[in-house]
Amino acid sequence: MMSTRRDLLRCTAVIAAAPAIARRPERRPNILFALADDWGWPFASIAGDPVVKTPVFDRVARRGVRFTNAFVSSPSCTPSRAAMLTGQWHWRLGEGANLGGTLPVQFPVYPDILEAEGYHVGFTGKGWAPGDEAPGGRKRNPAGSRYQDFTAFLSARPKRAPFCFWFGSGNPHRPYGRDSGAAAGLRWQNVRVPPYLPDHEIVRRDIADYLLEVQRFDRETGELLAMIERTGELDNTIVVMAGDNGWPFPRAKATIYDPGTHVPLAVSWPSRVSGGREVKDFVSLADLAPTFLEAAGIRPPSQMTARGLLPILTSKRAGKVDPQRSHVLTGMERHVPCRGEALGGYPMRAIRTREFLYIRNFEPRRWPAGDPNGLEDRGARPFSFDELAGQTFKALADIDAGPTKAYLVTHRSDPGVERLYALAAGKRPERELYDLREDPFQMSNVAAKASYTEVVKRLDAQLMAELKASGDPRAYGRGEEFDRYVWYQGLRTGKK
Ligand SMILES: [Ca+2]
Repeated sequence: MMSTRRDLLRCTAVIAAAPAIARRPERRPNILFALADDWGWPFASIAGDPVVKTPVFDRVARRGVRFTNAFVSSPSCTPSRAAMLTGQWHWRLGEGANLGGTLPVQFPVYPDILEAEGYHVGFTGKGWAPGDEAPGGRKRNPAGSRYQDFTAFLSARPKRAPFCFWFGSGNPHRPYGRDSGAAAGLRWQNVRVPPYLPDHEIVRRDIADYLLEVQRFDRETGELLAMIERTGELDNTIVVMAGDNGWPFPRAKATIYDPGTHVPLAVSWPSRVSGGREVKDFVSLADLAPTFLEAAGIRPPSQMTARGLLPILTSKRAGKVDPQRSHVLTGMERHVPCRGEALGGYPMRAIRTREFLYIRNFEPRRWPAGDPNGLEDRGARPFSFDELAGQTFKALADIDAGPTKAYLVTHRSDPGVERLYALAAGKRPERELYDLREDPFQMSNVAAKASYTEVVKRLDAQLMAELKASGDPRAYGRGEEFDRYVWYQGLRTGKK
């Protein structure tokens, strides 16, 4: 991936303006990064969800800082994780921009840098995945060395070495035990059904199953925190809890509407960060990599263009802290290859401000959620509900298979469901604009309305200028390179 010299200079200028890095601290902090798989906003009790209970996340948030406008670079496991590890937008990472690709070794990742500076580095569960690191020239997962569990990791720690651990939970990724949520006492009658999903008992029970897995992630992280507490080092440990993309429901994961990109994020570090604060600044999870390095007294490499969160974390302020953090960029290249024979994804970029979400769809002739033809191809015998809900059902594959998808597909001609199906799986225009002041769930595209002409013009100019400055091939008309990259077979999938 090449950038023009002017782009590089512009990127360098941004880095030069960054705050000076602190000297190497006396006692470098440990880092525990607990990353849930498909945990979207606002599914935490402290964020107001009426059913789920997340006492561990709530405690980390109260001890530290809760970010209410945290977004992933991409609503898809591999590129989202690649952006977190490299501290760069995924579209700067060549093959690293796609699900199931590789992460070329020329893009440095924070665990390698910390390890070279004496940190004990490792992960358990799902690291950078799914994909194959070997073709990119790496000998191990970009998240670090794999350990069976946190106990084994701590046992292998050299004396006095600070640690950096990536806990990659498999929750709350699908599949779920059907009605496991209700069986565990989560009241499906009380779940909130957002207006882009049909409000039906099948959907409600599916949401309860999802929330049960959110609680599992919360409990797993609590076990790790208890182990750190027993070592007496919790005060000097940076604890981060977050999700890698939004929840696996239609018009959420694998889309760049908020339900795909907006995630929970809490950061605590009791010895340095004053707690109990809610911060509304717009932040990207790519900002975590420079944050970890700067906290360890290491200057991030120049290509790590994300901005560290230390100035916010150490500011003692709440609400809007840094006026420059007024928006984020997000995007998506290939999630699952599901558009006929070609490997092409559904390329999008967006800018999200407090008031608007503006989206550019670069290939509006393609099917956003995958080719729907497979829905019909069995002639006289229609798919059963269980087949549609099962993991082997491949049509519209950018929507994870499950009961909600099955309900949406089987009822797609019903009044009331027809529009929701079209929002999830229908074709989209090149430009979308949502006015969040009156449309928080982003269901009515106002891009073509005369009263929004100026807003579209302004946001499009800002989005394209920032993408160009970042060296995004899509912004330079070279986006087809993403469609040609290999889809590596034998992928480790999200769950087991
Ligand atoms: Ca995920």
